[in-house]
Amino acid sequence: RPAFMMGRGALIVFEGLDRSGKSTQAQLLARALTEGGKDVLAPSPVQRPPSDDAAGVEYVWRFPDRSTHIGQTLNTYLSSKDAEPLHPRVQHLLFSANRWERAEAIRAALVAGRSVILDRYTYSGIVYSCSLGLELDWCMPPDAGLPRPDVVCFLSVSPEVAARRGEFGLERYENTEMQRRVRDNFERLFAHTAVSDHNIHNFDADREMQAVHRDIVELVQRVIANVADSPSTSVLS
Ligand code: NYM
Ligand code: MG
Repeated sequence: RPAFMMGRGALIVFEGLDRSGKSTQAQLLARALTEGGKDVLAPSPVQRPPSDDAAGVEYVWRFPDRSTHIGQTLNTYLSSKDAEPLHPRVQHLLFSANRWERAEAIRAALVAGRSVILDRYTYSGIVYSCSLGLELDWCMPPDAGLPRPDVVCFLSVSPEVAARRGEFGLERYENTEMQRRVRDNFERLFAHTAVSDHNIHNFDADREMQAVHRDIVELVQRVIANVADSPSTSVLS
């Protein structure tokens, strides 16, 4: 159909613990969706701002987006244990602000008929902050108004399999104790009424990556077909 009649794109979010395979699955999905007609593929999980080229292109963006001004502050904080500590509430607002830095670009891409794949989003934002001791109800409001996902793919990995996938990284929060709290808080968040209608799907990510990928593609293709005719993007509330 002509460009002016084109349906919007879908907002597809990957969530999960560190080493659950989010970045790998986001890339595999981008590749699968851009095959056969769609002309561009994001070559890496690094964000590529939507440009004005052909519609229908899928992009993989990652949060935190470390390339922005606030993203650089977060990067320094995450990657250096010597960095000046940030108060958990300050941290939370910075991570949220980092999503707001990209909100308009995401919305514009969706409206232009492009699907956007996100590697972490508001769910990680809420859950990591809760794991630092902040209250769930305090953590949600700063993200209200952000583009709302059409589907959330939660990659569920067992601690044993995650451990086998490699050593913990050197960044802040990459330790067993924190990961356990994050896991519990994802469960708590997904059971909360505020997100219970967010089309959240669990995938057993202990399996080999192609098996997980096949299930994700099947689901996402249905989601994309369904959103194409729905009028506009909504927001998180
Ligand atoms: N993280 C990520 C947060 O604490 N809050 C957020 O809002 C987001 C998006 O940043 N350990 C944490 C989770 C990760 C860390 O993410 C860096 P990644 O995906 O490892 O680059
Ligand atoms: Mg990490």
